[in-house]
Amino acid sequence: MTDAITYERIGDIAVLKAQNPPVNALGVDVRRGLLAGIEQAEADGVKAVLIYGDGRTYFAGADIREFGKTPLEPYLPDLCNRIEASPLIVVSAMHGTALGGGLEIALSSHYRVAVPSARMGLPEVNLGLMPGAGGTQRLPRLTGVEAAIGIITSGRQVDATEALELGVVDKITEGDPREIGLAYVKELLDAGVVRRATGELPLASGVDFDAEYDRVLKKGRGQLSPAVAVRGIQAAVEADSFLAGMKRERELFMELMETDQRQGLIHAFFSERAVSKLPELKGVESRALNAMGVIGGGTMGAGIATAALLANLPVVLIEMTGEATAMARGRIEGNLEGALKRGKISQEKYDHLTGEALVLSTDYAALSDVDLVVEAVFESMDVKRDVFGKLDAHCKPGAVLASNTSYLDVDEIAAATSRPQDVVGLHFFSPAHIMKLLEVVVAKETSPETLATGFALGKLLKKVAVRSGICDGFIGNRIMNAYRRAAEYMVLDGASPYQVDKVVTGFGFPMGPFAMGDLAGLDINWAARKRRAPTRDARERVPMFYEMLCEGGDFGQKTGKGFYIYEEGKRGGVPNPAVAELIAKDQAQQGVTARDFSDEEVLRRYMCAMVNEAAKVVGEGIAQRSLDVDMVMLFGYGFPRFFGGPLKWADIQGLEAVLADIKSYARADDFFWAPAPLLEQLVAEGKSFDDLNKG
Ligand code: 3H9
Repeated sequence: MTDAITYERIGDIAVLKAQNPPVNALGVDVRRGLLAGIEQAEADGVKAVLIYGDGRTYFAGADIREFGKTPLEPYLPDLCNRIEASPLIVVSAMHGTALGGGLEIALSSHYRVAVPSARMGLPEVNLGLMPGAGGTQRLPRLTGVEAAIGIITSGRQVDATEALELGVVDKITEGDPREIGLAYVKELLDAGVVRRATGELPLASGVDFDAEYDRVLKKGRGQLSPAVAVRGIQAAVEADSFLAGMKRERELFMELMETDQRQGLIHAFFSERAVSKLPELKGVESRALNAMGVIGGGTMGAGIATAALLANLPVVLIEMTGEATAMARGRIEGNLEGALKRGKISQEKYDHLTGEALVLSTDYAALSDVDLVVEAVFESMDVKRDVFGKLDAHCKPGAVLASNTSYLDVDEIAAATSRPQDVVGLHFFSPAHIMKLLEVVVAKETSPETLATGFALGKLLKKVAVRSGICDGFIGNRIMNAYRRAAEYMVLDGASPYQVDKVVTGFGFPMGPFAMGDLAGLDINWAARKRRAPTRDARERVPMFYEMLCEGGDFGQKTGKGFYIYEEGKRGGVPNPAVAELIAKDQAQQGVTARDFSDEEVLRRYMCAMVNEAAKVVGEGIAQRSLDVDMVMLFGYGFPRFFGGPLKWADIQGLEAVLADIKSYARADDFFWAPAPLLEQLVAEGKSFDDLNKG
């Protein structure tokens, strides 16, 4: 036995308890302990074995930290087969989350009982893997092939009731896992049941696996793991024997283990958890968060208010006129109606959230009791400073005063108050009740408690909160400006906007930069460009086709025309032929000779621009770690999760090659393509961006 598994004999029953906090991951000690426990039980002459987990959960899966290292025996699939082959009656009692290898141990047990709150699933595809310890072979034998494809390729968690209906568990009982497990084993022994091996159950299928493979690959926008998992299930049906199916599953699992996507997705898994753990906040308490204020009820303010209400945080929203408050209410109710229709909230909850939980007012005095206010008014320093002056006058001492600005200097905003230590930037992304990213922008005088409260709000709203320092555009928009500019340069030099968009979506982004511009409204970026124009460096290349398009009044989807033409009732747009003329005019005016770009070059330049700017953002300390940048791009900008983020992508490509490309592009434009000093340093030292996360 190992410390991770304890063995206890109770009459005819051997009890194996897992204790490997926090989630009883199946690391090598747990696997060794389980194997030793089964062997001892057989040697002891008991009739049955009960397996359950101590603490908050049954096994939540293989130990992800072991992936990529040399595997140590006993391997999980062999352990599962050994458990199933035992002549004793093996029973698993599940609580918490039985996931991945955890559920695979349960499926190898002969009988399964669960508490009503237990959840189970095979989420390996979310890590770029597939079930590798019999999940693709045993689950379909219990649920049928179609249901197994649904569960395995989505990685979704199934609740106990559904699991019972599907035959994944045999019984649901309230209680603690040890008690319900022992009671169930006794019941089975009293009834004289026989050993029942899932792997020996028959399996039939009428599924077209090739069609399923194609469907799943397309749905995942190029993510391999769910599609490869379909082949594993296919092997369960088509292999000559159960063991041959297991062998095929193992081969496919090991193939996925070698992929870049597995590295990217596991990086995303750990980074998502690490991003909110800031060394500077260790031991710092956040302030109370019982009520929130929002200034401004436009799309952004209403979205922020909706997010707060959905997290059960009462909201006081301030607008300038009675008419504007009515419109703000309409927007919030519209958002909440959406949640009601999708079954996310009940009618009763909707009534509460639009009733007593929401106060709208034109008087700042209504904010006297709130713990935190987010200002979401027009992006103008004068307007914002005026609002913060009023907040200073009306909010209680200790209230956190936050600005949702997307590029203005939070230090300057804070200076409009007598309490800059309470001021922080909270940059939400639209629609704020749906998008997961929250940039928490730290100003010079922001206190640790204020910062901690910003992160606490992020957690409450179920957002991924990322710390950012102050610069134009903070982490995300600053990087976006760089890769968008790279895209425009390529178009000025001869690529078409539609080629760029196609390449970028082919990489896994939901949208390319030009379609995205149309969606966001080209006028927004146009205004920012006009704002930056006076201070623009003389060496900067400036494509003008974008301006020309906007000057013609074409702002994208909202005007029906931009880079694409949008027809009512049709999804997406078709290329706008006028754009090619504007580009040709721009090229003629700037004396540019258009050339062809291969798709590979388009992608490489787009990604190198992103990585180079991201490296500057980290090098300047705007982002503290490279994983912070990766999470911003994943959760705010649609970066494909299976590459882990731009800096993980760069690590996987090899930084030397990325830097070499940047330097080659710099030969024609050494202003835009000036290599980030941090990138040069990492290459010189033979280090990766991931090394910076470990410090
Ligand atoms: C697999 O099983 C492959 C097999 O088919 C075949 C093998 C041959 N390993 O999320 P939390 C850590 S693949 C190691 O904050 P929650 C996590 O990093 C695996 N560590 O809590 C965190 O650490 P820290 C299939 C793990 O309550 C701490 O535990 N299984 C693992 O919000 C708490 O986690 C999965 O994909 C792990 N497997 O959520 C399940 N899991 O405190 C992945 C967690 O240092 N896990 N940690 O930051 C989850 O989905 C959630 O963690 C879970 C708990 C729902 C379990």
